[in-house]
Amino acid sequence: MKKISIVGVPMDLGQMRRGVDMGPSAIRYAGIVDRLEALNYDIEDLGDIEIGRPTKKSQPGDSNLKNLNEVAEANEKLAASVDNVIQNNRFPLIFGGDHSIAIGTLAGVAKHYENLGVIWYDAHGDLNTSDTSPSGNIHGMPLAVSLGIGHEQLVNIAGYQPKIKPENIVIIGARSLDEGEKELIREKGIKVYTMHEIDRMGMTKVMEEAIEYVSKGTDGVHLSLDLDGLDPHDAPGVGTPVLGGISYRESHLAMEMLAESDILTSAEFVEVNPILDDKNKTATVAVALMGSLFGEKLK
Ligand code: 6HN
Ligand code: MN
Ligand code: MN
Ligand code: MN
Repeated sequence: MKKISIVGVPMDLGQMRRGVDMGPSAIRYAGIVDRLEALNYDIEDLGDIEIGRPTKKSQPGDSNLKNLNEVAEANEKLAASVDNVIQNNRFPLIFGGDHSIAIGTLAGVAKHYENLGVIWYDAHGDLNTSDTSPSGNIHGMPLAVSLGIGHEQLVNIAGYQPKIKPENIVIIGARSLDEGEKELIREKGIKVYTMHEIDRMGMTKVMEEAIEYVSKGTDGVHLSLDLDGLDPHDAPGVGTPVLGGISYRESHLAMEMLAESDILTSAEFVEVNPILDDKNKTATVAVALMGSLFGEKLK
C-alpha cells in the first residue's frame, strides 16, 4: 500500500495577491484526506510549514526579488520536511501556497534521485530570473531556480545545486511565457507542450509522449501542478489566470494516464486562492484531480 504524507505550505509571499496562503486549508476542506483514504492509502497529514511575515528590513538591497528572505527561509523548512518524508519511505504530497514553494519541494525531493523527471503543468514557464522577471515575484522563478539559475540564496537551498536537469523536464499547458523564458527554453532545449500542441494533438497523445519523455533515463518523477494550467472557467481561484487553458476533462484524463503509468514519486498542487475563487471550486477541482491521480476508477 502506498503511504502518503501531506505537507501544507501557506505561502503567499512569492506573489502580490493575498489569499493563496489559505490554499492548503481549502484543499483539506474540500475533502482530500477522506478522498484518498477511500482509495485505501495510508495518509498522514503533517500540517503546515510555518511562513515568516515580511518586515521593513527584509528587502535586501542587492535584489529586486520580493520577500526573498522569507521565501528562502520557508523553502529551507519545506525541503527538510519533504526530505524527511522520503526518508520514511512515504510519498510527499504538497499543497500550496504560491508556486515559489516548488523550490523547497524540489530541493527536498531531488537529493534522493540522480535524474529526477519533472512534469510542470502550468500556464506559465516559471523560468524567470531576477534579470528577466517582469514582476520580481518569486513564484515566476522556481523552475529556473531548480535548474541552478537565479539568486544564490534560492539556488542553494538545502545546500546543493542544481536540483534538476533541463532534459528531464516537460512543461504542459504553457500559454504565457515571457521573452527571457522563451530564450531559456530554446537555450536549454526544454520540452514544452503549449496549448497549441494540446489543441492540435489532443491530450491523450500529449500525455503519452510526455510520460515516455519524462520517464526515460530518470529514476523518479515529480508532478508540479499549478491550478492556473487549467482554464480559468474550470479553476477561477488563482492569482494569475490566463484564458484558453486546459479543461477539467483534459486534466482529469492527464491525471488518469499518470495513475496508469505509475511513474510519479512526489506531487504538489499549488496556487489555489480561495479568496479569488467561486465557492471553493478550485480546491474541489484540485481534490478531484488528486482522486484521479491516485487511482479512482469509474468502474
Ligand atoms: N505562477 N511570468 C510571470 C512572472 O511574474 O514571472 C507570471 C508568473 C506566474 C507564476 O503562476 O506560478
Ligand atoms: Mn502559473
Ligand atoms: Mn506556476
Ligand atoms: Mn475519465
